[in-house]
Amino acid sequence: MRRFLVTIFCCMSLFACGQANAEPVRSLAKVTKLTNKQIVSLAAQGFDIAKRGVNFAEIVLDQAQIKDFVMKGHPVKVIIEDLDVYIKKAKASQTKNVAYFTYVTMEKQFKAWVEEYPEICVLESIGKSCEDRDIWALKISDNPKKNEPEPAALLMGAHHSREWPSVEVPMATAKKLLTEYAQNEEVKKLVDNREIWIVPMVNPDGVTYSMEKSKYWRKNRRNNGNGSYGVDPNRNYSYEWGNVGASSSPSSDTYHGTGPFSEPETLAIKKFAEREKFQASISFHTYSELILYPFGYGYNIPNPDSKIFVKMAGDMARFNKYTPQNSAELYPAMGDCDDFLYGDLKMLSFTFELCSTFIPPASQISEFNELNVPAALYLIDKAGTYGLVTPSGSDELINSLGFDGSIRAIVDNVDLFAGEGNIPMRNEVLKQLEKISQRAALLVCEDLRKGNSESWQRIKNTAQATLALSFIRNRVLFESAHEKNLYREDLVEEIKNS
Ligand code: 0X9
Ligand code: CA
Ligand code: ZN
Repeated sequence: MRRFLVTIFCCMSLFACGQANAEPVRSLAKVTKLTNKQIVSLAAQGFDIAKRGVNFAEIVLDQAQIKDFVMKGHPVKVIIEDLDVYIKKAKASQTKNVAYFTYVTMEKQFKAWVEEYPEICVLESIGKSCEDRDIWALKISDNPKKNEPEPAALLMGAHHSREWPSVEVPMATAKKLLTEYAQNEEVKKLVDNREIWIVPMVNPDGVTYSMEKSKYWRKNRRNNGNGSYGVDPNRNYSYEWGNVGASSSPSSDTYHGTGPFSEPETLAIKKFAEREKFQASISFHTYSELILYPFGYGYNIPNPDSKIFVKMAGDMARFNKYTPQNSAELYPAMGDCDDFLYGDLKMLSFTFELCSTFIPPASQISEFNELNVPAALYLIDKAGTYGLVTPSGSDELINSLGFDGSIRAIVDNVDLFAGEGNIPMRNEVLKQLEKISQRAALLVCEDLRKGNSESWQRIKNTAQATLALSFIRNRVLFESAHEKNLYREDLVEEIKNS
């Protein structure tokens, strides 16, 4: 009976738009009087849920599905009548000078940047999409052609085709770093001391399809056969890949693919992330004004770095006024990008759900960029402080720290973990903090031997650096006892009494 009704309804909407072969019109609708259990079950059934609250969800639905909800007693308010028309309007909102990046204009911009700033950026294709487009990655760093032992951060956009703002924020961050390097002290510090990688279009085929064909589209453009297209890239990663909040039906919007990394786009990100060993990342999406952190594949999955995730998400939320929360609280979904990057590669991986609609008018691009670029800069910075006390903080990175970098890592982590009652967690962090403090001590002693006491003065006045201080004291006393004139006597005296 239900199938019969659905069939009739589909035929009606087919007549309504007067097109042969038309796909059912899809709307964005707010469905209310839902329990959390029902919302989670909808996600599990493969519905594309754009936003949720305690008892409602904004869902992509065709007319038959809307009717179905109404019949079951759930009030439905249509927010966007026809999502294809919505995409057309978003396109029409653009002017020559104020427009969303397309694959082509993004490529052009990259090539212009590489031309203009060859000293601080390089462009690399990290793989090809289903339709053979390059997946572009821009690296921003000093000595960009060299792989240097500097903390690394990754910004990604457009796992999902229809989420055009997610391309803009990584591009705007790149623009700020490149164009302000010469005059902005803070920007220069980030570029010189980090390896920053920008991949604004993980799914270039999908973005291009949605833009050129004015199609509401979420997935990539994999031909699944039988007339069905697309795998959801954000359900195709390997960590706990499966069918909670993901669908095994190829026509579903949250189709997880035939297996983990069945898609060239996600496989490219995997290989790239394994190679670069990032400390932190943001994957941008729209919409809901959220900052999400792992794990997302199920409820209450223990996360050994939750303290850092909560701190960073909270700090970033101060810039954009978004809501920080655990991913699964939105809805559990298996195979997303962050669970893989954190679960397998131990990166501090975040998802931003930008804006309050999929594609705001182009006139709002600068507004959401201004809100979110500072958060992205924060992440890039903290990749080198919080990132170093997680398992992704290698000895090589720590032993390459400069004095300033080591002090900042010490201060941030001592501030966060002082008074931590969880002993295993505390020990884990302490182990890394000890190495960082050894590094700081080594650098101070090097300076002291040259008669330069600036770094000593600074570390002496840093309340969080007591561990490093004791390392310095031990080293100076030991070394000066064995070899005279290695250190200035007055400094040895001062250190003795400190
Ligand atoms: O469902 C997604 O892939 C993301 N939302 S979107 O509306 N842009 O599609 C959120 C993913 C968050 N991760 C989990 N809940 N596991
Ligand atoms: Ca560098
Ligand atoms: Zn998305």
